[in-house]
Amino acid sequence: MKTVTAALVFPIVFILSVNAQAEQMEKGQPLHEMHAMMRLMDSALCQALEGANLQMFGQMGESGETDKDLIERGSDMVKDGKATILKTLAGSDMKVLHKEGGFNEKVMRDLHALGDRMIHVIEEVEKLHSEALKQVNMK
Ligand SMILES: [Cu+2]
Repeated sequence: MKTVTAALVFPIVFILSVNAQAEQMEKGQPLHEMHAMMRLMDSALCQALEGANLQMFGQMGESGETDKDLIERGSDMVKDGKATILKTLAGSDMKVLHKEGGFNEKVMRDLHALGDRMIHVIEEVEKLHSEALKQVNMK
């Protein structure tokens, strides 16, 4: 009898515990996705700011033809960083996450607020460099 009971109980306990783990993973999944999005945006911001540094270095005009390459590469990095943040905030992955739900609303709000501020920082940098870029292009 004990063997039969054990043979019935253990699989049930196992199934319940697997089910509980799966539910826990499901609850943790949106948080993990938001964390991944935040890392992507962090990386994109760093890329944009590094691009701005390259632009600034090129605008010093002390490295001959390399200056143009620095400015061009820097501009691409700024644009790509900004585009990556915008895509993360409003792209298909975010839309799917919102459709599926199950995420912490406050964390999501904070994530979007952070992204908006990142975009603002990049736009300020773009504004600062636009005049200098015009001057370089006129040469
Ligand atoms: Cu969102």
